[in-house]
Amino acid sequence: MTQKHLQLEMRGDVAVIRLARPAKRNALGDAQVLALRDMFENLPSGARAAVLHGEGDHFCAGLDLGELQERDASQGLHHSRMWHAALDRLQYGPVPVIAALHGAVVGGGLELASACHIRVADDSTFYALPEGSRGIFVGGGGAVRIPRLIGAARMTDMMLTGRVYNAQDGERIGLAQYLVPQGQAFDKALELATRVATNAPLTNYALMHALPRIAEQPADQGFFTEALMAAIAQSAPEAKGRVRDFLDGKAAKVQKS
Ligand code: 1HE
Repeated sequence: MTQKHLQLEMRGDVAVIRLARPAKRNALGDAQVLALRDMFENLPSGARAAVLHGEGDHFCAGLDLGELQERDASQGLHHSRMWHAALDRLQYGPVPVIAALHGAVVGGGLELASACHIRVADDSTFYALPEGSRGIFVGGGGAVRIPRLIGAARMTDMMLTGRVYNAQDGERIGLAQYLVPQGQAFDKALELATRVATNAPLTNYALMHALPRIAEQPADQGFFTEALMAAIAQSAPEAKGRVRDFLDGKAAKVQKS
């Protein structure tokens, strides 16, 4: 499945999705946002994990500002809801998505990265929310997802002052979970995705669909939901087989890192 500015290829059981509009720094117009939505709705059935990365020197320059000029308030509302629908398909889709970040991860590009389950950044990465200085607001779910990564205070600062975080500071404050040398983000993301793809599908499902909801619930409800999810996961034949393998000495031990 391939759209002009969005490409998909399978590497074993990992779906590799590439933002492929380098001349415009992978800025996302409506067509690309809708294509992302469709792609995550229709991933090949063999996919067990995905990597999202960008072609050229930057991951993503955010919203295609060229398309912004034309919209009135009502169209702006629907446009934002379209982004929500697309990134919702990614976050609550069939497989975990690992973002490989480099260069600009700005505006809607940061909103897109925030919807992914793991972010791997290389040393060239920088993060910003230039919406503040463009006289607009985030609209791709950033107001919900970014404070959950770095806190509302840091996001407020980024938008009020135009603060740009470099790769090291981005990892320190929680924008990325991994930091690697320049040029190595894709390989690291693929390595992680290949590892993630070997998990029991129900475990991955629980982490994508149950954990974020449990984390938002009051503790009492969260404990109960956790117990339900735990019961379902451990009753799956695959879980029983994996535990049996460990007890029989056939599964890998946890190794000190
Ligand atoms: C674009 C876009 C774009 C580049 N929409 N065309 N995002 C921003 O405010 C970020 C705007 N972009 C930049 O700050 C810079 O382009 C970068 C730091 C990302 C890259 O700089 P550089 O020097 O590598 O590239 P460039 O020369 O600035 O841009 C190359 C071309 O890409 C140029 O077009 P050209 O026809 O003159 O070659 C740029 O106009 C074009 N380009 N970024 C359209 N974003 C759901 S709501 C989300 C709200 C937002 O995301 S707002 C934040 C938007």
